[in-house]
Amino acid sequence: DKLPLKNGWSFYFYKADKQRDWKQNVIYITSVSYVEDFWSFYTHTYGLRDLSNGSDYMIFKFGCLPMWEDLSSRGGGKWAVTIDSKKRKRDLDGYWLHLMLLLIGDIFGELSVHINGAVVSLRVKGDRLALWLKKVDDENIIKAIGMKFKDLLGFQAKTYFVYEYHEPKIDSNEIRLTV
Ligand code: M7G
Repeated sequence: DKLPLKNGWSFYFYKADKQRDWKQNVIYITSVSYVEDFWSFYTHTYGLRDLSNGSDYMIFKFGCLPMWEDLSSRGGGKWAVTIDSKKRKRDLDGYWLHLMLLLIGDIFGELSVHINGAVVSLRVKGDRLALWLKKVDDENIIKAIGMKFKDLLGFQAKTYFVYEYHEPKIDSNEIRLTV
């Protein structure tokens, strides 16, 4: 018998191609509902060091598409940390695998209901890991998720994690949160 995951997860790749719309460049790869299926998928993917700048990998819960426009992300936002692209070769694959395991292993516990997925972005200006949240009204919950994200991945306290709403809040100066 295979080991079922608490949630099913889908994987996408974003291929940087300026000739096409952003949405057309989001390519669905596969979905997994069991631990074993995650690993057989993972062993067949290219490492981040082999991808070109501008690409993203995305992991999202069943029922959530990896885009702001999806209902699941309306009013939501993302916690993001920028990682010097010099570290891409040595560290980024490890961070990304760790983050995927936190999600499929349901390590965020009761906070995981607020989480839609995660994205790793390869950029010349600095690679980025981002954790996407649903609309959450309580900023304490948003911060608790940000702190847990930072701690579980083993980042130092001084590392700057920033939360950005997908659509900036109207009538509020507090568009960004940090932990
Ligand atoms: P990014 O990839 O989030 O950040 O967004 P980057 O500046 O580090 O590359 C880059 C651009 O991609 C945005 O300005 C949008 O034009 C487009 N884009 C990104 N996302 C996540 C979305 C999305 O969810 N929906 C749509 N329509 N466009 C997006």
